[in-house]
Amino acid sequence: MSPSFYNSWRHVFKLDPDRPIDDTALEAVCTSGTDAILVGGSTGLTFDNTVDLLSRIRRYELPCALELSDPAAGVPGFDGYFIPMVLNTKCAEWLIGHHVEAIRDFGHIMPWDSIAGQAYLVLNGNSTVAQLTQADTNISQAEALAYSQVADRLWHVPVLYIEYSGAFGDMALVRRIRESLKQAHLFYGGGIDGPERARQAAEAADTVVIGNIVYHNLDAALATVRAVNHSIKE
Ligand code: 1GP
Repeated sequence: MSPSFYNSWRHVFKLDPDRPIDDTALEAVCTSGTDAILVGGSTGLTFDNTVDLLSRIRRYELPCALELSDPAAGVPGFDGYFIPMVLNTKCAEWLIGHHVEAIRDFGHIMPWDSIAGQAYLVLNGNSTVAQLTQADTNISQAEALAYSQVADRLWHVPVLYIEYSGAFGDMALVRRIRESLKQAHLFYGGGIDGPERARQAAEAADTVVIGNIVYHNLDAALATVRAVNHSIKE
């Protein structure tokens, strides 16, 4: 059985160890009623900045998981770990290459009982993650559905992450993808700038990820918690 520490999460804040957040803002985020904190970022993750952020989050009683995109930032002590792979990358290393190297070197010490594979479908071509991983974002809806089904039905990846980082996505597509899934849990992230978009995303996906707005408009970010809690998944 795959670990399912994330199954009940409807709302999460994603914090980037490479971006400063002061104690007051961190306290507001961690006591907001969100279901969990996801630690991750496309660039600049190190062991030191990750352990520093984890130790600050640990002052509060909420689950905290790490998106482990670089083994160098493999800090122990998180409640769960996601290992991302990019479905629509043009470079095999982002789909499987980095993973093979990491497991070759660290597989014997990895906490497999708390690790979940996370298949990313990256759909905003202007995002850092799309450029870093050379994601093919110029795909049709039928192809987006097909990528999702490869992850869900063929590979049985437990988490599918529709990633529009920096832009608000097509919620009709997100909803269609969720309806097509047989077993995967669906994360949505990208461009949620306040309660209205948070509600729309929560109606379409299982878990809604709030990132950037935490650093630009904390009040708007905090207001997304209530919006998601009051939404009904369609
Ligand atoms: C980024 O999906 C998350 O990985 C959240 O996106 O920063 O646009 O909220 P935003």
